[in-house]
Parts: sequence; C-alpha cells; structure tokens
Amino acid sequence: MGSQLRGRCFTLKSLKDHVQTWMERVRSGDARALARAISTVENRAPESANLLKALFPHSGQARILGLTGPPGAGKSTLVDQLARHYRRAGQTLGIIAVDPTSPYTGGAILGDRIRMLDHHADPGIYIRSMATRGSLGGLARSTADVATVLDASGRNLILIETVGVGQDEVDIVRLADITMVILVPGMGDDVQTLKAGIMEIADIFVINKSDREGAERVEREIRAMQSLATRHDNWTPPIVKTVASEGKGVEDLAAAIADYEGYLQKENLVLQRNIQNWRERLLEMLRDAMLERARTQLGDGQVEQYAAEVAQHKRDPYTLVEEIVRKAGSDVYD
Ligand SMILES: Nc1nc2c(ncn2[C@@H]2O[C@H](COP(=O)(O)OP(=O)(O)O)[C@@H](O)[C@H]2O)c(=O)[nH]1
Ligand SMILES: [Mg+2]
Repeated sequence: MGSQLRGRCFTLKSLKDHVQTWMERVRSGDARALARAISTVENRAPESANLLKALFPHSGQARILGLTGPPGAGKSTLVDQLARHYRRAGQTLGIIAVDPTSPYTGGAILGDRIRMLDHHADPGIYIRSMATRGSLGGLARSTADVATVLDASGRNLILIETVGVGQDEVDIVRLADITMVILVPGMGDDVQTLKAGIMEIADIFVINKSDREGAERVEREIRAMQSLATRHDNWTPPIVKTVASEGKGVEDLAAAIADYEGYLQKENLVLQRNIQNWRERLLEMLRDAMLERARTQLGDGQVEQYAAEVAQHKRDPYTLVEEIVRKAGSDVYD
C-alpha cells in the first residue's frame, strides 16, 4: 500500500481509493495496516491527513485511560496488569507508551518492550511506544492522532502511559476520558511539589508500591491536598493502593475506574469533557495550520531576514505580522 505511492503520480481518485482500502484494512484488524497507519500519523507523512479524515468517523467508541506519574512509579507494570485484567474481561486494547526521559536506549521504553513481550502473541493487545523527539506538531497532538487510529481500529480501550513531568504530559493525559496519577511511598513532601497541573487532572490516585513503608503518609498528603480544593464536577478522586509487581489492588483499581465511568455517565459529563478537549485541540490544530501556511508563504531564511530588519528598527514587527497574516490568508483557495 504505502510502497505503491512512492515514486508514482496518483490521480485524486486512486489516492482516495487507496486511503479507503487502507482504512478498511485498519478497521478489519489487519495489524500491518494498523502499524503503518500509526507510523504515518505519528510522522505526519503526506497521507496522514487523508487517512485521519477517513478514520475519524469510526472513532469515538473507545475509552481512553491515561496513566501518569514520576519515572519508576510502576506505570508500565500497572498498565501491564490492567491490560491483563481487561483482556480477561474480553476487551481489546491499544497501549501507547510515551516516555520522554528515555527516548533512545535503556530506560522505560526498552523496559516496556521487554515486559510487554508477554502480550505479543495476543492480537487483542496492540502496543506502541511513541517517539518523543522530532514529532512534528507537538507530542500531544501526535498521541491524540495515534489514539484516534487505535480507536477507529475497533479497540475497546486505549491506555496511555506518560511521565508526569511537564506541560506536554499534562496535554497528553487531558485527552483521556479517565486519568490516573500514580504516586509511590517515600515521596514525602514531594506530593506538594508535584506539578499542580498533574494533581488537578487526577480522576483517580494510585499509590503503587504500597508494599513499601509510607503508603499511609502519601495517602494523608493527598487527602490534605484534596481538602483544599473541590473539583468543578464535584467528584472526589478515590485513592487506590496497589502493588503492581504482584498484581495486588488491580481489581480495586479497575473497580474505581468503573465507578468514575458510571459517575461520568450519570452526570452526563462525557460529552462535556469531550467538548472541552476538542476546544483545545481545535485551537491547536488551527494554530499549526496557520503557522504552516505562513511558513510556506515566507520561504527559507525569510524569518531570519525579517528578524534582522526588525532588530535594526528598519521595520516595525506589528505591520510586518499583519502583512504576513493577510498574505497567508489570501492564498487559501489557490
Ligand atoms: N516493590 C515494588 N516494585 C514495583 C511495584 N510496581 C512496579 N515495581 C517495580 O518498579 C520498577 C519500575 O516499574 P515501571 O513499571 O517500569 O515504572 P514506570 O517508569 O513508572 O513505568 C520495576 O522494577 C518494577 O518491577 C510495586 O508495587 N512494588
Ligand atoms: Mg514506563
């Protein structure tokens, strides 16, 4: 499929047929077509937009669970355990592992691959480690698009693992229907120093490694923090203790997930949450598209030249930007 495109000039119709066939293969569960679709979308290859257009109408069925927390907290182990749990319940899964702390070697990604090899023989689980460097248009957006592909492929459940360190990760977990923040004993006062943004997005707190001393203390700290603020949806995030490496507490966690899901449905919050997410995503897509258009219009080196002119006060940046925006807008239908 992809190879047919290379070095050939396609008519619009055959390109459409090609994407259509590809989309149908993805939906039929063809693992190779799925892998290629994910790579295409992740790399923003030329066919990416057409493919996403074809897949989008078939997405929106999967539940997306986000897991975030500090490195080494046991996120991958927990994902693995949850995957087992949901497989036993007959669900199909897509797993997206995003870990910017170890993009190349060792660390989490390699660890993830090895640990998850277990599942490799099971076509009901599809695992993807996202490249975190050089992803065009932002990591959050790539992750969201990859999730759309998995969703359209008919997976019931998508688990996204990310290290809770920065804005990128907050943006990523925002696209989840349900977000879990994984903490561990021994963090001491660190609970307070964790990015406020990360704490706020927790629908469920997990204290993993509860076999270690200090789980109670972390729990108290979370409770203390919770008492300071109420959420706009009035949900009080439960705290679940787990020992992921032994599979302990995983059933409790799954029950907490089901609880929150029930709450979302009862309060009619699913759509509201989705609208909020899409509002952000649409603005971001628009920003990308406009910038891309301006860049194309400007050409190589032009920005540097303008910068030099502005720096030397030969031009004012306000008029300049207005001009660029006007020109970029005028060739929309060229
Ligand atoms: N003692 C203990 N170790 C755990 C537990 N869960 C995970 N681990 C171990 O912690 C290490 C990091 O786990 P990993 O899942 O890779 O963490 P991640 O970086 O958050 O994905 C691994 O060696 C796990 O075996 C737990 O509940 N208790
Ligand atoms: Mg991991």
